Amino acid sequence: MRDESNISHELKARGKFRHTNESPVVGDRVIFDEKFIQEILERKNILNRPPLANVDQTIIINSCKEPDFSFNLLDRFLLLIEHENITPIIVVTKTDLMNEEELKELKEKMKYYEKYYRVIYTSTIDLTGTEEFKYLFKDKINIFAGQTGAGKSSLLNVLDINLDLKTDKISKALGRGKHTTRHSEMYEIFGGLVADTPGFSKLDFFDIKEENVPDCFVDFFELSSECKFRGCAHLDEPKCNVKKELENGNILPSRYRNYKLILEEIKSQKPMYRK
Ligand SMILES: Nc1nc2c(ncn2[C@@H]2O[C@H](COP(=O)(O)OP(=O)(O)OP(=O)(O)O)[C@@H](O)[C@H]2O)c(=O)[nH]1
Ligand SMILES: [Mg+2]
Ligand SMILES: [Zn+2]
Repeated sequence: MRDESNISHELKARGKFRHTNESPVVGDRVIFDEKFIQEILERKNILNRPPLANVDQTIIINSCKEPDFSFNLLDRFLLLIEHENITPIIVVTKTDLMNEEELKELKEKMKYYEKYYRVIYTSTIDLTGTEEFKYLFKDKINIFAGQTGAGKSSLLNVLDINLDLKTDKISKALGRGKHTTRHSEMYEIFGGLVADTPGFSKLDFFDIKEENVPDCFVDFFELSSECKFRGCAHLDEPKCNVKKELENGNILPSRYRNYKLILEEIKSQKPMYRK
């Protein structure tokens, strides 16, 4: 059955999916009849934790405070998303919780990311930046990712008042060690589909090979054509253009530090977990 209308159908997955490693996930395109999902069409990409398929764009939600802004977390999200060839959009939420000085300092650092990515500043309290989302989702499958309590569901509620998603005070959420949003679900907003997610609780890199990391740091990738060695990891290699630009002050120091930390982490992962 082909149905591109907005009618929803409640379907069961065919029993055969139990015996294959495949099961339908949010974002899948499927062939179905009156009762069953018969077939899952080829996926453009698949994220595992949480399971989502065919994602075009990931909106990374980072709060200014509560929880505190973390460049480490941002770089980790960017790696995971770049690795799946998904376009990242960086959103900085809760700008109302920073004073002018703090926000100015953060924006100064974020200018580095603006060379490569779209960066949007928002607040659900004073509605800063919410206009910028009007044309962002159109004809795309988008997902909201980010730490628990960063304000993903709150922002979606402001963008579409009909959603009425559950949100909760961060202290409570973190105290329980649980996410307020428990599952991923897609909503139609501004002509596109958007999935609210329970963040990515385990931001691990078991699916990423060490040698693929340098190219997923787009800023380093751009500079790497002038590194002496092809496949330069920008660590101790001689005549490395990334190290040179870092010394020249053209790379955000935290960005390079996080890159090294992530590489170390991937190296120390047990091979049995590696793909
Ligand atoms: N001051 C301020 N608080 C906000 C803003 N956005 C969200 N909050 C608050 O932050 C808390 C957490 O927001 P949620 O929207 O539930 O966070 P979430 O990212 O969906 O969290 P999970 O579902 O657990 O992943 C709530 O108490 C919100 O009211 C904002 O722009 N400013
Ligand atoms: Mg939520
Ligand atoms: Zn290099």
